Amino acid sequence: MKYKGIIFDLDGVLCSTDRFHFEAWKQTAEEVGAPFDETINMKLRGVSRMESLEIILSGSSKTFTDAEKERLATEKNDRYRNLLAQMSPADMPAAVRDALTALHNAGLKLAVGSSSKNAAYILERLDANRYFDAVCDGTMIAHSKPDPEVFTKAAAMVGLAPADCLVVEDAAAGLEAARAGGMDCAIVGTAPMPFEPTYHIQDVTKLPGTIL
Ligand code: B16
Ligand code: MG
Repeated sequence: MKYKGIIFDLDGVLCSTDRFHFEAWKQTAEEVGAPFDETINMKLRGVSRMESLEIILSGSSKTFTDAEKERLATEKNDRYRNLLAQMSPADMPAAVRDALTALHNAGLKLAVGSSSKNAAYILERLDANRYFDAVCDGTMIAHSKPDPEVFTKAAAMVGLAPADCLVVEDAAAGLEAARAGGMDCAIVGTAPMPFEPTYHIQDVTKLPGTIL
C-alpha cells in the first residue's frame, strides 16, 4: 500500500459544518458592516477563528480594539456552537462510516487534523470518535493551516512519518499545509485550489476505491 495512515480534515470533509460557520460569520459581517458571501467564506476554510475574523474585518471601514475582536470572535463561536448542538450521528452518512471502517480494516491508521477548537465537540455530536486512532485539533497547535503543524502532529500521534500519510482536505489552506508537511493530499469538493492535489475525489466514500 502506498500509505500507512490517513489524516482527515473535519469541517467540509467528514461533516458539513461549513454551512454553520457561514451562518455564524454572516451575522458578524453584518454587525461590522463588512461584505460577506460564499467567496469570502471559502477563504476562511481551514483558517483559525481569529485569522478568519481578521479576514472579515479587513472588509470593514471601522477599526477594532483587541477586546472588541475577542468579543466578536466569542459571539460568533457561541452562535456556531448553538448550531452545532443540532447535529447528531445522522449527520455522518453510513457510506462515510463504511469508508472509514474499510480503510481501518485495510490496516491504515486514521487521524483527524482540524484547525477547529470545536473538533472534540463535533466528533462527540457525530458519535465518530471510535473511527480514529488520534485527533489533533485547534486546541493543540500554535499555527493553523497553511502551516503544516496540525498534520505533522497528527502523524506523530499515530507514530508515522509524514511521507507515509495522505491528507484529505477541502480547503486551499489545507492543501498548502499538506505540501508544506511533505504529505500527499486528496481534495474533496469543488473549491478552487492553488495547485493540483495528488487526487481529486468527489467525497470521502470514494477514498477506498482510490487508494486501496
Ligand atoms: P473554530 P477544519 C476549520 O476546521 C474550519 O474550516 C474553519 O472555517 C474554522 O475557522 C477553523 O476550523 C476554526 O474553527 O472556530 O471551531 O475553532 O476545516 O480545519 O476542520
Ligand atoms: Mg475543512
